[in-house]
Amino acid sequence: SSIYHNIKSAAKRRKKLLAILIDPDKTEINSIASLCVKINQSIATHIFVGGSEVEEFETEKVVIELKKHTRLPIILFPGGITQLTDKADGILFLSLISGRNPEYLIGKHVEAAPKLLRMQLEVIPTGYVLIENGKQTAVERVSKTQPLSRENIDAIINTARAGELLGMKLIYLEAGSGATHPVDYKIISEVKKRLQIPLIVGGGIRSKEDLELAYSSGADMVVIGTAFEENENFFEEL
Ligand code: 1GP
Repeated sequence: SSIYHNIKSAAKRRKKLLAILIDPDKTEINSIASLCVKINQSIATHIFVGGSEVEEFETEKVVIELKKHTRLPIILFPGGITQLTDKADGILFLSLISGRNPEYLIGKHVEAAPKLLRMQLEVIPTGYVLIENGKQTAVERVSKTQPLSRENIDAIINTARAGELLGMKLIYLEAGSGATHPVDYKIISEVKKRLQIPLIVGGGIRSKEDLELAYSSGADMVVIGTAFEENENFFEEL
C-alpha cells in the first residue's frame, strides 16, 4: 500500500502531486526514452498510463519501456480490462460513479478481479466522477454515461461523498481528456471541504494558472495529459 500511503501523507502535508498521463494509443514506443528525459526533469511525481481506446498489449509495452527510463511510480489508469499489466506499480481501480452504466460501476471489475488477484499491483479503489464541460469527451462516449452537470454542485458533492462512504480511497474529478474547460475551482473546493480522502483533478488543464488554481482550490493531485502530448516542453513552463 505504499503508493496510496504516499499520496495520503502528501495530501496531509499539503504537498501537491502531479501525474503525467501517457495514453498508449497516442505514444510511440521509441519516443518514450526522450519523453522520460523531460518527465524526470519535471515536477511530476507520478505517471499514469491509460486511455479510453487502447489496443490489447500496447499498455504493457509502454509500461515496460517507461520502467527502463524513469523511477517515478507507474499507475494504470485503465479504460478497459485489456489494459491490465503487472509491469506497473499500481492501478486506479476506477468505478465511474457519476454514471449509471453497470459495466463501468461493477461489471468490468468482476472480470478484472481474478486477474488482479494474480498480479502484484497495488490496487487503489477510486471513485471516478465525470463532470460535463461543454463538449462530449471520450469517457462519455465509450462508457455511454451522462456526466454530472457542472451547475449541480450538490449532486457532485453527494456523489463524491457516496464514493468515500463506499470505501473508495480516492475521488477523481474528471472533465475528460482535452476538455475545453477544466473542472471549475468552486466545484473542487466544495468537494474538497467535505472529503477525508485525497482528491485528484484532471481534464483540460493546460497552463500554470490552471494548475495552480486546481491546487489552491483543494486538488491534492492534478493529472495532465494533452498539454504534454502537444508540447513536450510544457513542464519546463511550470
Ligand atoms: C484525462 O484527466 C486526464 O483522463 C487528463 O486530461 O488530457 O485534458 O490533460 P487532459
